Amino acid sequence: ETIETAAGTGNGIFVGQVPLATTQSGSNYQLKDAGRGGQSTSDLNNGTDGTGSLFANTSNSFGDGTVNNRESAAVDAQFGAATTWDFYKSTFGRNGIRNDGVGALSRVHYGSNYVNAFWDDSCFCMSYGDGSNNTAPLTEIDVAGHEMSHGVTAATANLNYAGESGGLNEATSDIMGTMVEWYANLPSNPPNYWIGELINLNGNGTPLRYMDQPSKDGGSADYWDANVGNLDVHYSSGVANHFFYLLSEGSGAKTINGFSYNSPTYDNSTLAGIGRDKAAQIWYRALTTYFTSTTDYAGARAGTLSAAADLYGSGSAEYNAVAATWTAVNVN
Ligand code: ASN
Ligand code: ZN
Repeated sequence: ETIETAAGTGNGIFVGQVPLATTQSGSNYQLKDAGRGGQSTSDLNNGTDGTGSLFANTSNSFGDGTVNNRESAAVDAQFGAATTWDFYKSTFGRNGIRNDGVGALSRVHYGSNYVNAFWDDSCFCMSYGDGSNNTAPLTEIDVAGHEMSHGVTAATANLNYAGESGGLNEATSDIMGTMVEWYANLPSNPPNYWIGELINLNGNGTPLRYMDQPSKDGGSADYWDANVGNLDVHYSSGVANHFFYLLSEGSGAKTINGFSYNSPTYDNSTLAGIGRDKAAQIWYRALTTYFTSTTDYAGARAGTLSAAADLYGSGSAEYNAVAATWTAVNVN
């Protein structure tokens, strides 16, 4: 039988109606994307191991936008992986997570009432729970970008997942996940600097994390202090998330794309921001050129300054902004 790439469509929970590159095998269409390293999405059927069953049907149209259809979360996951692939390719020239052209597996319907999503390097796959009471799958696109970026970090700096390096590892995923959300620019998911704002994980409409003022989640650090490395990595990430927001957008109160932010600085300095695209180039170059498994916040300051010098020059406005912004989050 002939196997070829087909133009499918999906209706996801968070992405809305989207095109999907599928694979035709006989009379079946599979959620497998040959043009992006064979990335595919499978159904774990509430199990917690194995590769699951590849989503396939005879209509080449997947999901109906509701959780009642098992394919809907798969559409989010498959589109999230495709968009993350495209983001890394077009923004950094990176050809897949390991830069080897090989796509990753996405697994949905992981476990039962599982309120998380995660990357696992050993299966080269990411997994998504369906949330509590299976009502809110963790498949928002910034989460997809976050989880896949754990694979990129593992393949590059390999930041240890504990202490300050663990916070930098987590922040790298929040930064790149947010950049993926901006890259996708979906009408159903207007991009912003918050993480998981559509999933309603807290039940009160608040996001999981805030890059503009990380402490708004009740646990994250806005600024470096000597205790930061003792926090959970999803809280010590706050310092770098805050750095990235400030470097991108500057300090103070502003509304961006309909979202209101008020980002403070440790030293009461006023920052203008250099834009998220330049900030992301600096972070990526630091991650892939200067950061190592043991890089801490002081090392991140040095590494991003080296990256900014490489990209824009050592006396450039961008270089000076990196220095001033680390100082604004108390990393000196
Ligand atoms: N969703 C979490 C993360 O990717 C899972 C974990 O705690 N590693 O950070
Ligand atoms: Zn993470």
